Amino acid sequence: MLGLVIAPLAIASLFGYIVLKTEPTWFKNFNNKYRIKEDLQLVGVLGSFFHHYVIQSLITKQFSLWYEFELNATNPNVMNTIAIKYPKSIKGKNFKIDGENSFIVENITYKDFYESILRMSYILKNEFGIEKGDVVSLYFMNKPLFLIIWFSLWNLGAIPAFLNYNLTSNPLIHCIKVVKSKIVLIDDECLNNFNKTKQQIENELPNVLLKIINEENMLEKVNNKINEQFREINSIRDLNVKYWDPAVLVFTSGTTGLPKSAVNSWRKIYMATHLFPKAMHFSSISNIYTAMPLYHGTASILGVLPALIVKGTISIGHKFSLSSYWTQIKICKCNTIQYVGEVCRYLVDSSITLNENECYGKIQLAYGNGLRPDIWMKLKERFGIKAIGEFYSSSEAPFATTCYEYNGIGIGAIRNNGYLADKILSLQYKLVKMDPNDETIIYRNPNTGLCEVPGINEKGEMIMRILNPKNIKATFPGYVNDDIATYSKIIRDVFKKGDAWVRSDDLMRIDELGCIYFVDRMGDTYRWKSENVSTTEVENQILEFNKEIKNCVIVGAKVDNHEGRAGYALIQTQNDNKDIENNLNKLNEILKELYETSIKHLPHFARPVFITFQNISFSDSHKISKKIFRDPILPCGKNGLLKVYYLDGSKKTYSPLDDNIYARITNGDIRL
Ligand SMILES: *[C@@H]1O[C@H](CO)[C@@H](O)[C@H](O)[C@H]1NC(C)=O
Ligand SMILES: *[C@@H]1O[C@H](CO)[C@@H](O)[C@H](O)[C@H]1NC(C)=O
Ligand SMILES: *[C@@H]1O[C@H](CO)[C@@H](O)[C@H](O)[C@H]1NC(C)=O
Ligand SMILES: *[C@@H]1O[C@H](CO)[C@@H](O)[C@H](O)[C@H]1NC(C)=O
Ligand SMILES: *[C@@H]1O[C@H](CO)[C@@H](O)[C@H](O)[C@H]1NC(C)=O
Ligand SMILES: CC(=O)N[C@H]1CO[C@H](CO)[C@@H](O)[C@@H]1O
Repeated sequence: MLGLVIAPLAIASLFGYIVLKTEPTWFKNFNNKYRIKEDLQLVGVLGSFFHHYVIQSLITKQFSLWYEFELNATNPNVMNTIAIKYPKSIKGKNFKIDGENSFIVENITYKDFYESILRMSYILKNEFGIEKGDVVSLYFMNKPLFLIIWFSLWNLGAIPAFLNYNLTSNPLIHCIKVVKSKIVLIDDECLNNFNKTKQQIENELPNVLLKIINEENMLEKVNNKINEQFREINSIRDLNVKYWDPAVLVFTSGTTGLPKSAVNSWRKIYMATHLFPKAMHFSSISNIYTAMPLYHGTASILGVLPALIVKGTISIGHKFSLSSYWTQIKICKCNTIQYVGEVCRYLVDSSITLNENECYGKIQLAYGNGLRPDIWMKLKERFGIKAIGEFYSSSEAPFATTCYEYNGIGIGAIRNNGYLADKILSLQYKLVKMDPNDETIIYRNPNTGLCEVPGINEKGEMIMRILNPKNIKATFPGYVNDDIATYSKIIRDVFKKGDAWVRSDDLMRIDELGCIYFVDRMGDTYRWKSENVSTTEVENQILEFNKEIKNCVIVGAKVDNHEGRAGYALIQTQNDNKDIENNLNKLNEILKELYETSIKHLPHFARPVFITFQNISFSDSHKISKKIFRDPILPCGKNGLLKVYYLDGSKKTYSPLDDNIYARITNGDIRL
């Protein structure tokens, strides 16, 4: 019976694929007339796109996810299901002493969630003056109120922008400014951080409204059934909305300078809530635990939204805690967990924690981004996890790749689709060969001027096709108010004249089975503690606050047993390091100063962990050529004689690094 359905579909897909690949003349003519090719490419695989492209795009013009959410939340079969669970620490109790009794689980049904949203909407509209089209920034920790406000903004047709609550000073101001935020809603639990920059915001952005929100007071209002509700009129919400318009703005630390705001268009949200849950086998019994910060797309767009759209449950950890991780999962009865690679390593490396054994075998799926091959099976085996769902996506990429591994095929991969899906999906993304002399540059064949596909298991950059090169923003909305950054990610004339692709800055390899593996991040950013670190940004801060320093280059250093790369600073003083060579006092003074800068002016993940002194040479174009500094060798360079210093929290300075200390760092004795 199933075969009767699948066989014609498969033949149709194959036929479609051949037509698209060979482009016979009749098809070209047809396509020139109707320009349906970009959509057709997807229809073969993605039947559900019919709804999106035809019904939504042409008939209802309702791109907002609000409608689907509302339909489910008000459906009698769904509304009494738990939408959100929140393990909350009870004031005055201590996890070390009280264990799971230090938490209370808040359960919020779809109905209650929906009604709270309507009451929140009333407040946002009438007290805060928020209207359709306004950009509203949230400076919030993980809690249900975050979601209530987010969906209220969607109800009003406003655009939420999620700020990293650990940002302060210039980067924070930049974020608020670049998205043209009208108002910033601040969780009063984040005031510690926010207060540091409040004055500066008021001076530099006098028109931005700052509203501090006390969770308890606000929840009392929005949960109180006697308070007024507000639902925006559909025609106002939908006014002028296109499917490539932003649904949510999240920030990513790009390759140069300050954070960039990536547009998550309604189209991308659609993919995240319709394609992604299928690839990850979510269903209405899924109860997903995430302790990733909600201001990242991973937790919000690939955690909260898919869970709610499949009518499952999202369980939100306030923030990641290794000791209470399994306890929170147990008391929320979760069957799915969301990770980033670093978290998996903490979990696998840790000694046994409370309730770990109680959770053994209960997790059907762990999914996320950045799980390394060396701990993939360890994670599954230690916690009895049935399947791993690894995905690859970037905040700004047009879509994601997925690898659902339950039977050993695709361990360590970011994609392991079957042959047919593979052929169709690979129209969307490809690897390109890199210049053998500089792996940040894409190789072009000198004869044809075109790029090439790398060989099996050869490194190449992942690039993603822009379906319609004439309307780049339809597939790749890029960054908010930053066309230079947006278009600098595009390359043209790649495999044939006139095509256009988006660069990912990530190096991958593809094996003989067609599985794709992540190899490394390229160029001027590296990842550390799940965050992108922009080397330029760190360099700028160091140079700004240390007048004795002439030049500084930051690179990422691989540290054994750690995910990502640790910041490694090469420093050149005003008189070319001569002053510190024979003067210990001077050296200590400079190290101390650098330490202060790191702590005061850089977020924890961006602090250089290692420092060495080096004369920095410039290339012909007066740019520092970073290439020669990449991949520094720890602890003491190639010859083992280099003097290297490490960020020493206990002494509050950078202290000399030696083999012994390095060994303690790699075995986890000293936490970086
Ligand atoms: C939430 O639901 C769980 C059962 O899933 C229950 O143990 C817990 O007591 C509930 N929390 C509250 C506050 O009612
Ligand atoms: C980030 O901000 C939160 C809330 O203020 C605070 O609890 C946390 O310690 C901060 N994290 C870092 C790494 O600074
Ligand atoms: C932040 O500043 C406000 C006044 O501007 C003050 O009431 C509050 O206590 C401060 N909070 C923290 C955590 O520093
Ligand atoms: C890191 O950079 C990638 C690629 O630019 C981006 O997709 C991702 O969202 C960034 N992550 C964070 C935490 O900003
Ligand atoms: C840097 O160059 C100066 C001479 O210009 C030299 O005296 C010094 O030893 C060099 N320092 C290092 C760390 O290479
Ligand atoms: C009962 C109900 O309203 N279900 C809808 C919930 O959302 C899904 C996914 O968008 C729809 O397909 C259902 O019709």
